[in-house]
Amino acid sequence: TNATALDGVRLLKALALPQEAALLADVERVLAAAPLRHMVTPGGFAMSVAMSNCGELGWVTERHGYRYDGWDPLTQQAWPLMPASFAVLSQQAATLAGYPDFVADACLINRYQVGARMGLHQDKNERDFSQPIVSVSLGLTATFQFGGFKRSDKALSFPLYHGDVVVWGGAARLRYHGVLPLKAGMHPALGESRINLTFRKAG
Ligand code: MD5
Ligand code: FE
Repeated sequence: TNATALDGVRLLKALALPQEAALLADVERVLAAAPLRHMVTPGGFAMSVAMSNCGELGWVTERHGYRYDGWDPLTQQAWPLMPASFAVLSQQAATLAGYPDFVADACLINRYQVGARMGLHQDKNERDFSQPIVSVSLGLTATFQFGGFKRSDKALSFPLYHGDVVVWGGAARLRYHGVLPLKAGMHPALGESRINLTFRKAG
């Protein structure tokens, strides 16, 4: 049964909506300094999701592997500072989910255009898996896939809407997960795209 499948998942519907304008303005400021780019995986494929980062550490993938790095390989500068709107929202969400001490040192910005997807994977480049991951969905609705502890385990699918915040902790922290190809649509604030902010304590 799925009785315990969602252990560790805390969905905070529409939590980001009151701060929508500040968040979107801060996304624009970060991306002006650290542009979105299609990173290449160790397998040699460019990701369909375009990415950037802010905060002390940024997640990067290149031909030789994945890592967290304080330095943006594209601009050859430190990543932009974490905007206050991001820090406040991620801490509010973590506190509501039972992690009052969570302080993100990394925010990955994922930009999905129509057709972009993220295959099933686990997030395991972080040092401390007892720290949760906080994700903020903005723009077009995504179909999120929430799987098990093996890639082949059957995944549950559910939609994530503009403004939804999810805290992934405890038993959920190391589950396989992904995002199905983004369906065409038009969002009033973000047009034909979805932005996901993923907050981590990586270092
Ligand atoms: C996204 N991003 O919607 C997602 C949000 C990524 C990524 O997966 O790695 O950039 S984070 C979803 C997440 C994180 C950690 C655990 C689980 C889901 N989970 O247990 O399902 O762009
Ligand atoms: Fe992930």
